[in-house]
Amino acid sequence: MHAPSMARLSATALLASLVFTPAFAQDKHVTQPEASYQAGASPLANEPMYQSNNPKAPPMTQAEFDTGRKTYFERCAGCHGVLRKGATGKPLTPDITVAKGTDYLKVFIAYGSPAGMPNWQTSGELDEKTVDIMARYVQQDPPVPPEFGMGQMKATWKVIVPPAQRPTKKMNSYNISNIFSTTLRDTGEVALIDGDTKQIINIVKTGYAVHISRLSASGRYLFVIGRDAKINMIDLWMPKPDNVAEVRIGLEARSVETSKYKGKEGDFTDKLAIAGAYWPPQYVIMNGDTLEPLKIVGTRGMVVGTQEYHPEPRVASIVASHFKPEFVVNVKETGKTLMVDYSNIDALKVTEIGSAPFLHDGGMDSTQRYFMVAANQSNKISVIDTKEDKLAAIVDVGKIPHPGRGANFIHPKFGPVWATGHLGDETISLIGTDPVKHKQYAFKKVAELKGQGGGALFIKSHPKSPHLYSDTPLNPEPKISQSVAVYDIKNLDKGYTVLPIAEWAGIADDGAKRVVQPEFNKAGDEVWFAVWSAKNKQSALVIVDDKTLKLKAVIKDPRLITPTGHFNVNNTQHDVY
Ligand code: DHE
Repeated sequence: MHAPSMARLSATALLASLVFTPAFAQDKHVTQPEASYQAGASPLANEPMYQSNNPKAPPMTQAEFDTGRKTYFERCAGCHGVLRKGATGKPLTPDITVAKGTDYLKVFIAYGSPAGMPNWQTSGELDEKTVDIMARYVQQDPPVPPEFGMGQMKATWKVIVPPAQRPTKKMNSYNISNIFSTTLRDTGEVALIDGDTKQIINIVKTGYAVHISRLSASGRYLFVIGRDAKINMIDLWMPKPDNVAEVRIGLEARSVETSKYKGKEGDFTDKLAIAGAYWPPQYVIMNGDTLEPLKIVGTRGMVVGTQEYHPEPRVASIVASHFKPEFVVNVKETGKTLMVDYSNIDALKVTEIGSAPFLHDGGMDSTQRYFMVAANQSNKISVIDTKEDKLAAIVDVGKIPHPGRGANFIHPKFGPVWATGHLGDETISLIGTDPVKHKQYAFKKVAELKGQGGGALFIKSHPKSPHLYSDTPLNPEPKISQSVAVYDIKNLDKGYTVLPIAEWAGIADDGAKRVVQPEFNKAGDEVWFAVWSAKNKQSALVIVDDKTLKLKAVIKDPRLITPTGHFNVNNTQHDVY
């Protein structure tokens, strides 16, 4: 039989069998939005790794192994994990894959699965030869990327402008607290935009596939982290704000934060920074002035509940406590929130709070006491009390919660609530956050709103706004991914109004134009959105008047390539959302 037709014939049978095959068919179904969200390229693709000889695995040449490794880290590691132990996707360790055999795996990779595995060959993303290489590659022992310790960090550390040579006062006329730092994802840059005039102040070079920006406690320094774990520190007091220091804290990372505590245990304003790595699994505390790495702490350990060892628990969101000199470090796969006391890093005290696996993103409630963090694959929100250092509650929500930092507002009936949207369904869950005056609703899911559809990533409000905004950039339906839903907080039962943000951008070409991340200005009367298209297509920022819900401004500039997240200085500095 001709090989491709044999593959096609067996595909139906094999795909059907997958549903009943425990090794691959885990309990969870990965939705299309989630699969595309997780499937980003890992910077580990370019790291050299050792090829072991597993006698049971099919042979591979060194060149084939290198192609397999590169492809794996570009396409597969986000879901299946660096060590192939499984994360959103299923485990692909040799004890499972060798038993399946090359033919089976080829079909699986080529045609995908109903549980969410993309159809790599039939979609045209991988050719037949690469699929064959991948089927053999996943039967080899997973190569382990290198560690990244103090020596490597110090080798990457640069103080571009030493503290003594920096301005002693603000040297520009910008209203710094209303500057926006916009991620330019695929160029490895951020655009600093004047929120008052809507002019680009500077485009600053940062790490690869830059991810988030955070502010120092004083609001002077902006910290940006790339997926390659490179942190850039930008001084907003300079005549033209720019990089003053940089360092790499690992090989792959997503989160950065700064010390914010000022009280009886000391004033830690602008004193320390912290960043969390996906690989190696570790967090690093740095000097807040220079980014000098001071302390590295590994996160490998036991998963909450099962108490089984996990070799690569990634560090997800990190926030700074306002109540204690502590960082709140969320470790994804083990489901642990670490309260890292930074008052004496030579005798580090860490309080470990277990909740549920797959901790990802989250934000503070309006009092800034409770950190609400999504355990995304567990469909839960864990509530961490940062004053008492304990778990306040675990709340069941919709499918794959994804709040960004979430949204706080006063519900007419339930009082203060915090909201999250979901990647896996169209609901928005509201959780009561006031255990004093609205005790009966505190840390319970009190209401569920219906949104435009699944694929929601970010939700936002502002203490001065009567509105709640929810995006849906990963919804497969362009009409939904290119618009946002807005709710009137006082009339939530009335449903939502749809704002056609991408259409308002007036972009002529056929880019994806996904509308992503509502972010308020400092005054809370404007909302900014990115209209995110591919690198070779036009993108834009669209600004909406929050009172009238009408278009206020569009920022288009050839330098605004792949804008995604944006961070208003004041709102990020003070956790206003
Ligand atoms: Fe993010 C926050 C991880 C894909 C835009 N993202 C976060 C945080 C984590 C994370 C751990 C919380 C950081 C914190 O608060 O300290 N993101 C990941 C991934 O692992 C994932 C799924 C896959 C990947 O390959 O990176 C991923 N993220 C994306 C995107 O594709 C997005 C939409 C576009 C982009 O720029 O890459 C994206 N992530 C964001 C944004 C935030 C974020 C804008 C900050 C939200 C906020 O309001 O604080």
